Parts: sequence; C-alpha cells; structure tokens
Amino acid sequence: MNIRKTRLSTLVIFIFCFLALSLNTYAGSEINVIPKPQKVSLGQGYFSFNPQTKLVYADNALKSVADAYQNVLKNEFSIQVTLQNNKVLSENVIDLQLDSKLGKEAYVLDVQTDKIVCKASGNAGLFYGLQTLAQLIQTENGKSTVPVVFIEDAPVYGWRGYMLDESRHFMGKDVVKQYLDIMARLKLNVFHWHLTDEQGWRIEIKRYPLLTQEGSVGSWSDANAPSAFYTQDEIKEIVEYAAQRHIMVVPEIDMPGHATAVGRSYPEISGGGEGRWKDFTFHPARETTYEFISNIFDEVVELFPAPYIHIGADEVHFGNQSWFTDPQIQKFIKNHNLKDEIGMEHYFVRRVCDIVNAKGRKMIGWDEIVNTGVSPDKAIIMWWRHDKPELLTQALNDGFDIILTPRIPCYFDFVQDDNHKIGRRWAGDFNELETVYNFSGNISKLISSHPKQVLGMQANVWTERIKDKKRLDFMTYPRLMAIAENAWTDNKAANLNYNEFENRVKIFLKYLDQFNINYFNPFNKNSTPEPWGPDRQDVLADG
Ligand code: TNX
Repeated sequence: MNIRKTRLSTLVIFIFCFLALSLNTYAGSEINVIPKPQKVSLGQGYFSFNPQTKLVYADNALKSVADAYQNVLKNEFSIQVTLQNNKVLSENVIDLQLDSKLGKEAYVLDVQTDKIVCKASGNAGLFYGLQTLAQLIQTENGKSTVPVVFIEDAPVYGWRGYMLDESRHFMGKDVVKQYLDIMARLKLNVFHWHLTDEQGWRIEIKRYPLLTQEGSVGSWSDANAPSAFYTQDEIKEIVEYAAQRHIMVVPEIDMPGHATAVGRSYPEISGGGEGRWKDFTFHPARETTYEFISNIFDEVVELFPAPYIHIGADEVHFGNQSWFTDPQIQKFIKNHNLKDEIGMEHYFVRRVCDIVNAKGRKMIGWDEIVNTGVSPDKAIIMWWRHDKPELLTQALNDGFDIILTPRIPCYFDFVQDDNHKIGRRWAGDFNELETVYNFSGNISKLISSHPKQVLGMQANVWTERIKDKKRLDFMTYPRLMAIAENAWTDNKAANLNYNEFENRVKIFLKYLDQFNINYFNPFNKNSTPEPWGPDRQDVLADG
C-alpha cells in the first residue's frame, strides 16, 4: 500500500514537473540573450505583463531611461506600461533602482513572478539591463511574459565597436540609425565612423566648403555618383541618437594617406600620389597643411563629444611616390634630420597628434602609428594587420592602449562563406561566423601579458564592394552578434560555446526579420543568396 502510494506520488510529481517544464520553455535550457550574460540563474515560472503593469523609477535621474523603455515596450511588443516615480516597491512593476556598488555598465536583473527589478549604478547599466529584458520577453497570442531569472552582468571590455566606411559608398542617416538601434540591443557602445577617404569626403566643414561641394562627389563604384555627405546638423542628430543608446561616435578623418577627396577639393594641400592613387596624400611639409587640419578639427570637436579623434594614418606608401621627388619635402627631410620618407610620415603623425591633443582629445590611429614616436599616453592604436602580430606585441610592450580589430576575423568586407564570390579573402582565409566567434579565445595568448591595455575590440565594414543597405546588412549580420558577445562576455567565466551560441543566433535572426533586415543565414544558406556588390576588377593592393 505504502509502496503504491509512493509510486503514485512520484508519478504525480513527475507529471507536475513535466507540465511545468513544457510550459516554461526556458527551464533547463539557456536564456536566449546575446551577448550572453556573465551569470544567469534560471528559476521557475513567469512574470506576466498586464495593462496595470507599471514602470517605476526610484530617482528622477532615471526618467529618461524609463521614458525610452516605455517606447520600446510599446513599439516592439505592443506592451503599454505607465510610468511612476515612486520609491516604494510594489507588485506588478518593472522597478528601476540605483546601486552605487555596481560598475559603470554593470546591472542586476531580477525577474520574479510578481515584479522585475533592474539595478545599476547609473543610466548605462540600467539601459543594458533593459536590453537584456527586451530579449527575454516572449509574446504569444497577445500575452507577454518573462521567465523568472536572476542575472548579474557586466562587460569584459569598455570598447565594443562597429566601424562603418561611408566614404567608399554612402549609406545615409536612416541606415546609420538602424545600425545604432541594433548595436544598442547587442550592447555595443562605439560607432567608429570612417567619414573620409579617396572616394569621398562625407562631413560638412563650414570653413572649407569645397570638401563637400567637390570632395563628396563620387563613390568607389561610380566616380560621378552625386554628391553625398552629412551636414553638421545631421551629424549632431546622429551623435545625439547614438548617445541616447549609450553609444559614443568616434569620427575618423583619414590622413596623410587615403586623402584623395581632399586633394581634389584643395589641391594646395595635396602631397600628390600616383596612378590609381592619384592625390592620395596630404602635403606633409607645408605649414598650411597643418593649419588646414587644425581648422578642420576645430569643427570636428564641436560636433563629436567623444574624447578621441581617429586620424587613420594607414597605408601611406600606396600613394606617396611624389614625396621622393618633391623638392619641398626633400628639403624638409634634410632640414629636420628625418631619416627618409618614412621619417617624414612619422613626423606628420606626431604633428597631428599634437594638434589633436591641443584640442583636448586623444588620437587614435591604425597600427602604422606604432613606430612613429607618439607617446602612449597621447594616442591609442587599432591593431588591424592580423599578419603582423609583432606590431600588437610591440604596441603593448611600449605601453599603448590598443583596440583589437585584426582583418581576420574582424573585417566584415571579407566573405563569410566559401561559396561567396564578392568580398575579400587573405591567402584563402575568410571570416565565417564561427571564426569570428572564436576570436576572443584565439587572441587571448597574445594579449595576456597586458590585459589592462586592451580597451576592447570592434568589427570593421569597409564598403568598396558594398553599395547598398541590402548587402551591408548581409555582410554585417549575423557576424556582429559574434563580435558583440566576444566584446561583452568573459569567455572563461561564461564558458562560451559556439554550438550553444548558434541557437541564440537563430532567435536573434528572427528579431532582425521584424525590421526587414537582410542577413546571411549560415543555418539555411540557400535561403539567403549573396547580394550583388560592385565588382570593379582592380584588386586591393594589400592582399
Ligand atoms: C585596408 S584597414 C584599409 C582600408 C580598406 C580595407 C579593405 C585599413 C586601416 N585600411 O582602406 O578599405 O583594407 O579591407
């Protein structure tokens, strides 16, 4: 009899558990959040939204976060919540609280059946807690729920970036805003804006109107493409839009190379170039060049509150042939005891670094600036030449802060599938989702001796072969998710695993569907054919 009773109760418990499990799709599985939070403990049951649910904020300083989230809930999930400034905890609330013990971007998200509490030391952490919450909301038949869960989370890196090149092909304001939206959802916090290069100057500078009247005409695929650039008002609008999403915008004004658009507009500033790289450089030996740059930066610092200006400084040797014969440059090299044309280049970088510093900003440059003699407390280095790991090591040994962005696997103009025809490869290598995902694990040895100097990492999208949004989206997603997780989640602590990540990618792809965002679907390749990209025949000189 007793045995029978025990069996019966075991059966009842079993059936109960089975029901509970099948109702709660999360129980026993991972939560579907990208980037994966550092610490997650799943409970039983759900919080359910209803028309009485309130968004409560404990401090007036949090009103802007609450306002913005009220809109997210309404627009994305058709959930209406009313706001209430109230320190008293009650039921049926999302309660935003301050906790000064937490780090700048850290948060705690505590979902219980009767309330959701999100804690952080300020707006940034709360914003990220609410991004996590947005990924946890499930809506079915008009009913929205969130699984009971306790999350403690904070990023490993403070620099989690995405770079867009709008010089080669101009995408425009609406595209940029959508990228900022998705970046925010993925907790990325730096938008590096490559605004000038050979093909086009894309930022209005009032003092030098020809930069946009003439320098903004043309694109990589069409030298006669109509003028396209951002007015200063548009730049301000985008910087503000980004700031609301806790994204810093860092402008890049490329020099002394990649400056053809400047040479076209103001030939007196041009240091020449040759063949395909005509007018590629700024003239490095004229005082007027440095005045010109200083005046441009005066306007740049007004537009961008970020503490950095990126000056490029890459690939000068592509088009500095005329430096070898220009009498003024040759005389300058002699008079200043510079070793040679490379010495001239390094002098230029040091001068520009002084200009940037004098305006209260730190300079960022590509890894060509490692040996220029700029001081590590005045400049930051973006390591991009994956085939030169010694430059990364040297930069770290010299004391520089660095940002990781090696071509393999951080360049999204590289193809992501062996069958893809348009885009770059390097000695046959390319950047599959899995390659990008494994980045933080693979790079850890190279940076382990100087962990504090690694500010973070970013994905770069160069747009020579990307002419429109459809293809830009395709090259960006889903690889951006892998960069976001590498930059946010501590690989060791969270035990990252590609197969498990794939499941979450599938869910995030559905989220992108809501906005008609195009992407490559690595799980169903035929469903997402490679979109056309300009196929001008010239091969990029570096690989
Ligand atoms: C190298 S990355 C460049 C860019 C190109 C890119 C294409 C870097 C600092 N310079 O000018 O667009 O390769 O992958």
